[in-house]
Amino acid sequence: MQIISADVVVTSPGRNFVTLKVTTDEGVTGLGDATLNGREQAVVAYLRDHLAPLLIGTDPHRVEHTWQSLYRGAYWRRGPVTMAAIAAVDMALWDIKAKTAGLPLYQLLGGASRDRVRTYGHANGRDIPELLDSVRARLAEGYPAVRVQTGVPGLQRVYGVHQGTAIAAEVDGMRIDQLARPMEEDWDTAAYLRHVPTILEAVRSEFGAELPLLHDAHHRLSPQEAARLASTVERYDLFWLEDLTPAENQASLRLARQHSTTPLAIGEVFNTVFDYQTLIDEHLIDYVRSAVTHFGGVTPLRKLVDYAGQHQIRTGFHGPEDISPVGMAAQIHLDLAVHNFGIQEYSGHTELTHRVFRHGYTFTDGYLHPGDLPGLGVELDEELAAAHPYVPAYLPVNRLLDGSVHDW
Ligand code: KDG
Ligand code: MG
Repeated sequence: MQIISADVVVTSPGRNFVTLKVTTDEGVTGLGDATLNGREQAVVAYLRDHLAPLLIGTDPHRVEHTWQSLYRGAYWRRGPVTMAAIAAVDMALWDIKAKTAGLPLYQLLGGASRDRVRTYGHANGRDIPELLDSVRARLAEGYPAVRVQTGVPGLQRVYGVHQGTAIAAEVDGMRIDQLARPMEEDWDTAAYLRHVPTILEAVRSEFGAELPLLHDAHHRLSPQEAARLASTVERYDLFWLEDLTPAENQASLRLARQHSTTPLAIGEVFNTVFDYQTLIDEHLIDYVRSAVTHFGGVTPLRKLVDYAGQHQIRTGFHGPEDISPVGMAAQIHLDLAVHNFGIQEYSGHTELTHRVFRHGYTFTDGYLHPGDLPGLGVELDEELAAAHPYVPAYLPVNRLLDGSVHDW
């Protein structure tokens, strides 16, 4: 079997998605997700101009070899653009291999380790009453665990929660990822640190002690602030506290670890195992958060999961809407197969997105299953995709009250 074409499709059925379609001389095709929110076109160019020509004429079954060739062969390793592009190739080749075998991908990854995949959903509110309504809505949808985020008193625009709407990622009637320039958000760490315990207190007293709760700090804290937050919220028994500090410096989680037993999760912006090395070797975290789409594909993510498992660290793969249904499918197969699964983030997609990417995975009573279609189990409706072309888009930037740029 040989690859005869590798085409990139960009579509925006509510938000932008980048998809690689690999076609073989035997007519078998494979899909891969290469969506990098706010930097989509950079990955398109990388795939179209640099990787697609290298794939033509190669054997799609050589998944490991192709991954190593694209990763090592470039000389310029790592980075989100490179690794999202390689991820798409890797997913597409696994898709082809599993379709050729007539098996769902999870069977090639060792088969099912569990019957279904537990998820968590997002609850957001400008204030606490809105947040409580949002938690109620997620529970009514069946989610067994909920991530809770609110606005902070005194701040106009906090990521995911804005004036004028309670819906995450919308502002002034437009999705933030469809604004042609980055939206400005504001931030005050002291106000945030004062506010978080009050949110958790309110949620616990409304919904009780048993509901698994998560919270995302979006890389905004210093090591000292991270340690303070992790210890202050310890009594609320979080499932995890996510992305406390900027991800570049792994050592900055040491202080939080020394001061708290609150479980810690990080990794959605990581792209290789090397970003995790200190965190895993020193057991500074409890969950690895990478998405198959941003970590170079199924091949390296599986290796990360095995390495993490040796330290009793579990998975909590990144699963917001900007992971396309192709990327979601790939990680649901992994979720079902790996032993040290923890939880899967799942925000779902718009109805139109589900039509552009028809998929075999299901979400029932808060649990996902990859389905038993051969391969990833996703088909791209190219005509519908073409009817919804790329929309220029940026993620927001985050400013302190004096106007200087802050992490997020
Ligand atoms: O593109 C950015 C989003 O993927 C990110 O903000 C979502 O932090 C996020 C999460 O935990 O889902
Ligand atoms: Mg996050």
